[in-house]
Amino acid sequence: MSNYLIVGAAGQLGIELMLALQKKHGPERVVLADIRPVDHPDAALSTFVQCDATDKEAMADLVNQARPAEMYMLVAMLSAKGEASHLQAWGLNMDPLLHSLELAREGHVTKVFWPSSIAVFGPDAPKNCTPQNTGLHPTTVYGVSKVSGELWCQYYHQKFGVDVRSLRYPGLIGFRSQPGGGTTDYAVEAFHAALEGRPLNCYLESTESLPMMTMEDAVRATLELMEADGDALSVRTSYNLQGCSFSPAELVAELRTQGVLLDVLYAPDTRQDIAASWPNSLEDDAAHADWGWQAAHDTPGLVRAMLAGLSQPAVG
Ligand code: AKB
Repeated sequence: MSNYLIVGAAGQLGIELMLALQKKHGPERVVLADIRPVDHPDAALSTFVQCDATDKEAMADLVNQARPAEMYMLVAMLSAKGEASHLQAWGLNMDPLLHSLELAREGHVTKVFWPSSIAVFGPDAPKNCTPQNTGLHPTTVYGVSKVSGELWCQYYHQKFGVDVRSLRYPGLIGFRSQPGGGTTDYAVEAFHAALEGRPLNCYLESTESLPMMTMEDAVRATLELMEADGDALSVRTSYNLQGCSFSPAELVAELRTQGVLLDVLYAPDTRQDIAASWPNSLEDDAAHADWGWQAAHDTPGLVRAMLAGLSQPAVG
């Protein structure tokens, strides 16, 4: 059991974690699994297993084959898409997690990572510097599944000693692939629109501020949490994580400061209601205290990193 298994490897975060784990441990120790192929040339350096993570038998076979020390269970349907098919979202967001926790309980995996989200919070949570511990009353099925998943993680840890670790990711901003089905996706699309010289159709109000983070910071946070001494971890639901926060109007202004013009056509839809129910920023003191978390990118840094990433050749 010395491999690193990424389930949901074809997604936005999966590809980034693949590159980071390949670099750190060698591609031969990374196993990729997804229902669809991983669209990146470096995926060919690691073993790929096609797997439906909602199928318990398929997951057991996968773990038998991959022999993972660490499993990154990333399969999810994000907030906006989840509202269009709530029961499917519930199944996809819960079943693979429960299969992973059971496999870890049975001793087939040493450590599990599972992503939670700012979507665990609802309209009654404090908007600014939202604390680690506050009421969790989300209004989306995605948020409901993340709150439930966090509690399952804590339950398996407390009751069975399963070493499962989790982060409440903000909107993740990366240049290697497009997100899909999220409420924060507009921010990635804004960079593509700006560099292609077309207007952005924005479904949020211009002033709707949300927590965001570069992929680089998110991947580093994930690896730092997974390497941290387990005894130092006081949070076994999921850690708050703050990178930076901006609204569409603030993103446009920062792009302009860095010499890139973007026109925006605002037409708020139901995703605005989701965004309005989420925090503007998070207090992440527990992550600082327990495993030394420190974000590297503020909003200007995020914009610089995205513009630099998107001006590179398509693959890398
Ligand atoms: C979404 O917008 O649904 C995700 C998230 C914040 O978890 N990016």
